[in-house]
Parts: sequence; C-alpha cells; structure tokens
Amino acid sequence: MQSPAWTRTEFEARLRERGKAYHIHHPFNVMLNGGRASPEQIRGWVANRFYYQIAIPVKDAAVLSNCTDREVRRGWVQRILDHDGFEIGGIRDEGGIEAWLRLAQAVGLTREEVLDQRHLIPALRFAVDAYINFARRAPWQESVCSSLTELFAPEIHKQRLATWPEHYPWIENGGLSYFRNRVSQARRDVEQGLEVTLGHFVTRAQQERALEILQFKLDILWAMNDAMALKYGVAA
Ligand code: AHQ
Repeated sequence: MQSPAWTRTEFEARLRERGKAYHIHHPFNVMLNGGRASPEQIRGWVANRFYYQIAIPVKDAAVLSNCTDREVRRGWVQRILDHDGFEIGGIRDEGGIEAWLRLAQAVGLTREEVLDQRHLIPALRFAVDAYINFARRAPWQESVCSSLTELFAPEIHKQRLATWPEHYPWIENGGLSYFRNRVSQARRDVEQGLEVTLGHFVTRAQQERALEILQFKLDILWAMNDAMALKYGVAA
C-alpha cells in the first residue's frame, strides 16, 4: 500500500528543507564568505568553478533536447542566453561566462589559464560531468528538478555581495557583477523549475524520487567543494 502523496505545500516544504545540505554550509564556502580565504584559495575556487559555469548551458541544451513541451522550452532557453550571452534585435548581453572571466581577472587570474583549465581538479570535473550526463539521459522533468538547488542560490550570491567587498577589498568590484546578475536570474529560474516539479512529481513515490534527485545535485555541489578543500586547504 503506497503512502499518500504530500500536498503541493508539503512537497515544496520538503524540497526547501534539503537546503540544510546546500554548499553554503560547506567549510570551504564558510571560509570563503567568512573572509578567511587566501588569494590563492580564491583563485582556485574561481578557476575551478568556471568549469561548472561553462557546463550549465551544455546541461540546459541537453534539457531542451529532451523536452517536447514548447511552453517549457520558451522559458528554459533563457538560461542558455543568460550564460552564453546574446545579440538579438540590437540588444546585446555579454552573458555570465564572460562575466565570470571578468571575475577571474579581478582575482588575479588570466583569461588563458582559466580557459585552458590548467587548474581544474579531476574530482571536480567528474562531479560536474555527472550533472551534464544526468541531464542528457534523464527525463527532462528530472533534469528540471535537479536545477532546484537554485532555491538556495539567491542567498549565497547575496552573501558574497555582502561580504567579499569588506573581506577582499583587493578584488575589483566590477568582478562581482556575475553574482549581482544571478540573484534575479536564479529567482526567475526557480519559478519555472518549481512549477514544473510540483506539477510533474505527484504520487508519493514520484515526490520521493524528486527529493533523491535534488539530493544528487546537492551532493555534486558539495563534492566540488570537497575537491577544492583538498587541493587548496580549508581553514576551519
Ligand atoms: O551560477 C549558477 C548557475 O547559473 C546555476 C544554474 C543552476 C542549475 O541549472 O543547476 N544552478 C546554478 C548555480 C549557480 N551558482 C552556484 C553558486 O554557488 O554560485 C549555485 C548553483 C546552484 O545552486 O545550483
């Protein structure tokens, strides 16, 4: 006998409850946003996180390639434009990947050493590739669900904006524009992601599956921080 499905409200609450495993709580992030990271640790974080940033549009294109729902694609395609940038009808936007390269230069990295991935940690690459491969293979609704770690993202972007200028005055302020842009973009992403997830995962078994998928993605973000902590050290 299957347990009864949770109401939408209860289901959303259980998704949000997983926020306690979000990487904002990882010791490496606590060190970083707590002002105790060295320039070398910050540069390592920016260079390695770049691999996640360039993976996102590839992951989102995989979602689109599996998605047969035009309404969903209309919303989802914006995510690719957010990162790759665009020029449409005279409106230009350099995109988040370019903004991340500006962050790299602001923390003292060259564009070349970020683009050529010389600092990339194998374990971090494997965690990010697991995300892309999941999106290629899973039903598109499961990939949408996996993006819901962004429920917790506005807070981490706001935390950086609130703490880095004070802790790391040597980082030129324009380098933080990526985080500024993401606060509103993450909110818009989550609106669509939550709508699809709450609407698709309706039986109790499906809802439990959705929580598993969210935990899988939380583990990807956590494992990325583990890899960076091992390579660059983490001050408790
Ligand atoms: O900059 C981030 C971003 O563009 C995305 C897209 C989204 C997804 O599709 O999985 N998740 C995500 C995230 C971004 N930044 C991370 C950070 O800590 O800066 C947070 C991350 C997420 O919460 O999944």
